[in-house]
Amino acid sequence: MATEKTACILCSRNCGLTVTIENGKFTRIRGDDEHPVSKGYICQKAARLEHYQNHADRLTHPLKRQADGSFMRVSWDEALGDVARRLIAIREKHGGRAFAFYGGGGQGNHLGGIYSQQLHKAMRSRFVYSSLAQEKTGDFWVNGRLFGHQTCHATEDVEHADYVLFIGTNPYQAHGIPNARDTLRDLQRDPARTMVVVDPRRSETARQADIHLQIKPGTDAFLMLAMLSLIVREGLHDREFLSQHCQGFAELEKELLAVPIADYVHRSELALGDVERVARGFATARTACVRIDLGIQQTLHTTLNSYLEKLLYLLTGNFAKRGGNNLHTFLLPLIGHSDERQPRSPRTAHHRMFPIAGLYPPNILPDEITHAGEDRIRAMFVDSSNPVLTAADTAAYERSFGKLELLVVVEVAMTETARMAHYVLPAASQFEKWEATGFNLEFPENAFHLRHGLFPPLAESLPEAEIYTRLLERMGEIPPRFPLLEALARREPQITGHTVFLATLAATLVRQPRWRPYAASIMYRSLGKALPEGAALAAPLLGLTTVYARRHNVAVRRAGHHGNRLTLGAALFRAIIDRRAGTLMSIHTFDDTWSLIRHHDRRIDLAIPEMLSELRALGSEAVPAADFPFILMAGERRSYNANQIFRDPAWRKVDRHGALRLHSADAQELGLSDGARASCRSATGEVQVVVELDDSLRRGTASLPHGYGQRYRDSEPAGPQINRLTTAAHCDPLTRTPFHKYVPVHITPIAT
Ligand SMILES: Nc1nc2c(c(=O)[nH]1)N[C@H]1C(S)=C(S)[C@@H](COP(=O)(O)OP(=O)(O)OC[C@H]3O[C@@H](n4cnc5c(=O)[nH]c(N)nc54)[C@H](O)[C@@H]3O)O[C@H]1N2
Ligand SMILES: Nc1nc2c(c(=O)[nH]1)N[C@H]1C(S)=C(S)[C@@H](COP(=O)(O)OP(=O)(O)OC[C@H]3O[C@@H](n4cnc5c(=O)[nH]c(N)nc54)[C@H](O)[C@@H]3O)O[C@H]1N2
Ligand code: SF4
Ligand SMILES: [Mo]
Repeated sequence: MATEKTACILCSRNCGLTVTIENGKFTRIRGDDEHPVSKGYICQKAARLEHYQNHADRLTHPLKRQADGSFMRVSWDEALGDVARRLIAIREKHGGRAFAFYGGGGQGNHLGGIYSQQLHKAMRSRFVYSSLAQEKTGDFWVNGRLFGHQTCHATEDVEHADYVLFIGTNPYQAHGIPNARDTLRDLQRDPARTMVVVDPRRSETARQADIHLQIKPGTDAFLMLAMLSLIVREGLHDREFLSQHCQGFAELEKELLAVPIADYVHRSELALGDVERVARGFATARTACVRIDLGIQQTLHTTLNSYLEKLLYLLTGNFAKRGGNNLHTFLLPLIGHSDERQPRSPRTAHHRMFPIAGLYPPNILPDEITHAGEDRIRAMFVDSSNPVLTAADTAAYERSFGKLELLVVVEVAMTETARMAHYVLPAASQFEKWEATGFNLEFPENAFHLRHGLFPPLAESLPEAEIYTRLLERMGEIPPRFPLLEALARREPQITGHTVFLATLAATLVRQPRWRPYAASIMYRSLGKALPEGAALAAPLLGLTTVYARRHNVAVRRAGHHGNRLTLGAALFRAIIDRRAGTLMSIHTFDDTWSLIRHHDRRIDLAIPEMLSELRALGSEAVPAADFPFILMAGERRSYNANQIFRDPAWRKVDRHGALRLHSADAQELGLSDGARASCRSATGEVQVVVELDDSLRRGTASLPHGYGQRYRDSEPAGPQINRLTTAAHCDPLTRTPFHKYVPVHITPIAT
């Protein structure tokens, strides 16, 4: 029996855990009081992690698909040798345009992404598709314009705000804010603080709120515009903040003053008095912040919603202060920056789509494989994602993936996507290797948690670091050994902070420019050998901590790390390697926020022309046609769903069917009772569901959960495959993120 420290991998909070392990199994899972952020907090899902670690769909050996569709076990050498040959042949014949990568990390595993991104470079491809680009790219795009860089990402200080506006998010179930249920309880209990929830459903969070605005789905842009207009008309905006830190307000103000408030509130089917109360309360609170998520990011006006949500805290000066919204730092960068206005912005062949934050939207991928002629995507890697079930239009994904000349899936489990692959490469699980995430989104205190491997890799599975490094070696991109760097890494005393190693590495990359994209694998193969057992794959973090400590020197010192200009990064690196419960990496001041803005003048640019014209067009927008009687919110977060991380349905304690929730009055009109079977049909497809009566829904809406539909051990799908109902074309015109929360459907009883 052993007690170890790790973290939960089921959502972006990555709560610290103390686990008991007996005979290769988790026998007890508790919150870790020593974790610098979660401080002992967990939710009910973490206790079920054994169902991720051990189950019948785990992959044990590399597999090659045969002509009859079955899989044959092959050796790593054979698999990687053949994949390398086929990749090189495709690159030589068709160039980088023919290759795309999908994924790069889920809710708990982003270190692997440092290695997989080297493959895009080896393939000379820029096409990285990601789940993030079906939810957050509207947000990133707006950040790029407001703050000067798409990596400027705002967080919200819910714990210290007097007034909190939750729009389109249900943190009680989905978390996303620190220690969500405790934080919500504190908010609710304090009579001096106010909590407002905007949601068409009386969600678990809405039930705890002081005010619930039960909005008509897809109309948040109207509501937020009405609020902003009220604030400006009543002079409740923060003039001093705006003149000191922002530009473009005059232009924006003109648009806001023209908003027909009563009409817009009417469109969102809310009471004017309630909206006035919230707008005034929010604008006059001592501190206020806004927390949003998929409810406005996966519905009509996605990008505009992201803009308006940010204007709420910016116009009221609730930025760069305690209890407001703030920018934060990243150690492990989750995203990049791409500016579509640059003439060299790499566009896709069919949709001419540009990247946002370095990512392309899953919505266009089937067309880029099927309809792009000679410039089509022919080969793909999918890693840490199950797009056949999670991207819009499952049938389109099945058809297009079936046309690829080479599909390689790097996975821990036999997923619906893996079943379509030519090669399936087994990864060690997130508890069988050292891992970490880039979900370090806190401010002013930010932390990083490098988890240590707890079990040996299952059978022949390997960490991604090893898989991609071997592949690059097989492709002839890098040699297998770097003797000089290796010797230096072993010899250099820690006290010098790896400075000689880093300087020699830099000199090597200057001499050998073709190795430059592969610094991660080079560090893994050299410095890695001098690190504690299992930690080799964390070697590239030294590069990241060095850059981070240089940029945020004072903040890193404030967090208790010591060293001079050259050695502070290495000290942070050592602390990250050594501290099993996670490490505080920086303590900033709220004023530092201004240095995180990337416009040269450190001012926020409020007037975004594309958004102002969309805002103007809103007034003449027709109310969407009602060919289908219900709006389905496809993808609710509930107590027993967790993206695609679990496959064995036995992990669920309740809601085995992943029921379709429906207001009882609607159900009655349809002749449906609780537990009845029904067909849910959209313009794209149909799924059969079990109905659950639930008066928390607005009339005319229905809800299905995210994260179901896996075919565990080749069985029938467990619960609805909701993306059989969604379609790629129903999306935000700018970012192409899908309207998963706004799917028009028919619901009809199934005779039994
Ligand atoms: N239990 C659990 N937690 C999770 C996950 C999980 O699978 N399971 N997944 C994680 C991931 S990847 C993410 S991105 C987050 C997502 O976290 P959230 O976005 O908070 O969760 P959702 O349930 O998808 O949607 C939030 C709310 O949006 C509401 N909504 C729907 N349409 C509208 C609308 O038009 N306007 C407004 N204002 N609200 C609307 C829904 O009723 C719902 O209550 O959750 C994370 N946490
Ligand atoms: N209709 C609808 N569709 C949605 C949503 C919705 O609300 N409605 N939500 C969207 C959102 S917000 C998201 S984030 C996506 C999520 O969709 P995905 O990105 O497809 O889901 P994940 O759970 O992140 O996928 C993780 C995969 O990684 C595998 N895995 C786990 N550990 C490891 C590891 O260590 N190494 C490797 N290589 N693989 C590993 C798991 O087996 C799993 O298959 O779904 C999106 N799709
Ligand atoms: S699911 Fe999220 S909130 Fe729950 S324990 Fe895991 S990381 Fe924490
Ligand atoms: Mo997500």
